[in-house]
Amino acid sequence: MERKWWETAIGYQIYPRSFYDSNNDGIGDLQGIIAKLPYIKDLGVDFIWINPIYASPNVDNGYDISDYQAIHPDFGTMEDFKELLTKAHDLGLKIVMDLVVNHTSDQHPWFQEALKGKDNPYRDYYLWADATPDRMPNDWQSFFGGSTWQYDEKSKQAYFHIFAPEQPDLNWKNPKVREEIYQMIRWWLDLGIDGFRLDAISHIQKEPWDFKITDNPWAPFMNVAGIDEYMQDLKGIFDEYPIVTIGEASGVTSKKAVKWTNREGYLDMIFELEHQVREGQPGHERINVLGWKKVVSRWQKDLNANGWNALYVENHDNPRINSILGNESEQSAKAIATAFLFMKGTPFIYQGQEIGMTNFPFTSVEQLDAKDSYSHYQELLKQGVEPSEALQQICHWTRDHSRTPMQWQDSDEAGFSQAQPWLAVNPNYQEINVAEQEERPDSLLNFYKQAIQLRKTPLFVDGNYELHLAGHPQVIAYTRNTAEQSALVLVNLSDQEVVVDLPNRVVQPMAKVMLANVTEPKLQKRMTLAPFAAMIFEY
Ligand code: TEU
Ligand code: CA
Repeated sequence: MERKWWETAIGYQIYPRSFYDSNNDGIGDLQGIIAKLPYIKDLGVDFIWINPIYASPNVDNGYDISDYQAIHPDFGTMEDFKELLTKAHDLGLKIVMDLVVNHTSDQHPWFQEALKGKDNPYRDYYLWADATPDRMPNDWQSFFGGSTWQYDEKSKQAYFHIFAPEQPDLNWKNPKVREEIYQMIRWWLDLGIDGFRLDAISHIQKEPWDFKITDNPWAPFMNVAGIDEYMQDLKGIFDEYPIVTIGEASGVTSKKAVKWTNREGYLDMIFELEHQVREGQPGHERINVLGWKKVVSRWQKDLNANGWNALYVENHDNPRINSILGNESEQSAKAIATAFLFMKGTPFIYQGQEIGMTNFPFTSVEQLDAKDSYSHYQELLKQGVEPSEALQQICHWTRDHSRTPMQWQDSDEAGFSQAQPWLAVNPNYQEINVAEQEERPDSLLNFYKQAIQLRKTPLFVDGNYELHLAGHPQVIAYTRNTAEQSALVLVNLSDQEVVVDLPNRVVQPMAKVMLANVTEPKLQKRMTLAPFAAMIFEY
């Protein structure tokens, strides 16, 4: 079967506010990305996914869009964007944009019109129902805390939002809304971008307002029946362009993902959100290795023949993986890289992951920016949780850990900007930064570069995935197999030495080391794995 370009590609996610600030106003920007294109190219990745850069009041850092066809002045201009696109393409790098069409900003002209009253032609662009100040149409809860409804005194109705109140959900049942969105999508694709990451796309269809929630509070807007019609429309447009589409599609199970991502599927791949299997007390949770292994292996299996996986361990919505799965050492970051990068699918690396950036030591709620963290903090206080405990709980898992500025150098503000950045730089920038790791042959950055090259070989693109030692709570072991070649990926994801007995069929005496973070490992039946040891054998 002919390979699509994105099946052999590796993505790099840029959170533009925090990547590189070219004009020293404390905010990363498009010229900053342009300046760093050689760095991205040198890393060896093939495409860049950029978080939203559209006009936005920034209640949710760009995920609240007030004009889909304008660049936020913080990031630059449309000319800057076109320059980025051209310069990236010149280097052989593709550009994927974020597409946020579940909701707009409340400052979007459509919503401003809708607010004018029930007769306004834009009223039905959003979802409204009769309400009183103390009686909402139903008791559904939003992802960011509190009711999904916001009361409008003027019309004695409430509008629906699954994220912040400033992010009203669009009414996809309205054909005019769909037409506007489809036109906007074509406009971007005609500009020459290489694809979309579709934000919160599994939420665009909602259950009837009298739907009763039983166990899952998000059930009324997670992959609800009827969504297929809209996805089919979107697919029709996407199919006209040689692009990649990646859906953020929580609630689409690994079984259902086959239909979403096979060759006839709506999208090329989806980000699953199930693998964040956490353990421990609130405020101290970590990733549970066994749980993570089970989820990702199930996705590998269910999409093996039909469908395609998007592989990731970090993004802008989660803490740094080396803090919640590793022990913040380079060794553990190399182990995590080895564990996830060689599975079947298209891997994504989040900015800073390649140098092992860690969580930020937050000590007060004022240091946080993320909207959801703040509202969850208020909610915990309301429930009677002590302020210090509430702080610990939200700081532990806040999305802001991954949003601190990229650490380029050991100079002030980590070389991100000469001004005070919009979010504080992690105080460990003098130890963890790009410049230092570029110079040092055994650095994590150089390990990533080596791993990325290896990842592009046919074995890791095409090979079947098979999990071994399935029940082991600390070690992940899997093989990738084609008719010609096999590789065993073996990683200790704990800070303890572990001894494992491998199944006989993977113990090949002629095996060669392809990649390792320990010196000269040898493949044998009984393996003693040092803390966070990682190795790949080929045979
Ligand atoms: O996140 C959305 C998101 O995580 C939910 O859709 C998810 O399905 C839910 O939490 C279930 O666990 C995206 C962006 O990544 C995020 O940064 C935005 O804040 C959000 O959408 C709103 O646009
Ligand atoms: Ca700037």
